[in-house]
Amino acid sequence: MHRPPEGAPALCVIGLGGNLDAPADRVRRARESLGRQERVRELAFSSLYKSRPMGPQDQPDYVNAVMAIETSLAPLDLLDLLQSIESLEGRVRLGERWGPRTLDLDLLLYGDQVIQHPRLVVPHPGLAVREFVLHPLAEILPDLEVPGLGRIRELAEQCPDNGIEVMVP
Ligand code: A4P
Ligand code: MG
Repeated sequence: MHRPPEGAPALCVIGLGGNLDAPADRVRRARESLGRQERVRELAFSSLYKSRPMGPQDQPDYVNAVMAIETSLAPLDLLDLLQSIESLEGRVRLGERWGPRTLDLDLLLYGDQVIQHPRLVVPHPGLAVREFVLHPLAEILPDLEVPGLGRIRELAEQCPDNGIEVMVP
C-alpha cells in the first residue's frame, strides 16, 4: 500500500453530526476549531443537512455535514484532536449504541489509507451505507475514490436518501 512520508499532508474527510442542544451551532463551532489548528487546513465544507436518526427512533433528527481537510497530523493524532473537540462540546458517552449526542466527529477517510487499529478503522465502516455521510460528500467531492468501495458519486446514487434534506441557513 502507498503511504505518504510521515507528516506529509493528507486529504482527510471528517463527518460531523449531532442531535442535542443546538447541534447546528456545535457543528459550526467544530468546523471553526478544526480550521484554527496549525496542522489543519480546510479544503471544503458541505451544507448542513437534516437527517432522520439511524438507530433508536425515539431521539431528535440529526444535523450532519462533512468537512474535507488537508492535515499533516498522523491518523491517531487527528482522532485525538476530534475527540478533544467532542469533549469540549459536552459529549458524554452514555453507552447506548447510536444514541443521542451533542456532537460526533468521525474520521471517514485519511488519504487512501486503510487502517485497522483498535482505536481507529478507516475508511469508516458505515461510510458506504449512510445517506448522511454520502449525500454531503457527493456535494463537495463527488469524484473521490473510497479505497475498496468506489467513487462517492456512485455510492451516493446507490444509497436510499431516507428523507435527508439540506437545511436552509
Ligand atoms: N473509532 C474507530 N474508528 C473510528 C473512526 N473512523 N472515526 C473508535 C472515529 N472514531 C473511530 O466512538 C467509539 C470509538 O470508535 C472511539 O473511541 C474511536 O476510538 P464514539 O464516538 O465514542 O461512539 P459512537 O459514535 O456512539 O459509536 P459509533 O458506533 O461510532 O456510532 P456512529 O457510527 O458514530 O453513529 N443518525 C443520523 N441521522 N446521523 C448521525 O450522525 N450518528 C450516529 C452515531 C447514530 N445515528 C445517527 C448519526
Ligand atoms: Mg463516532
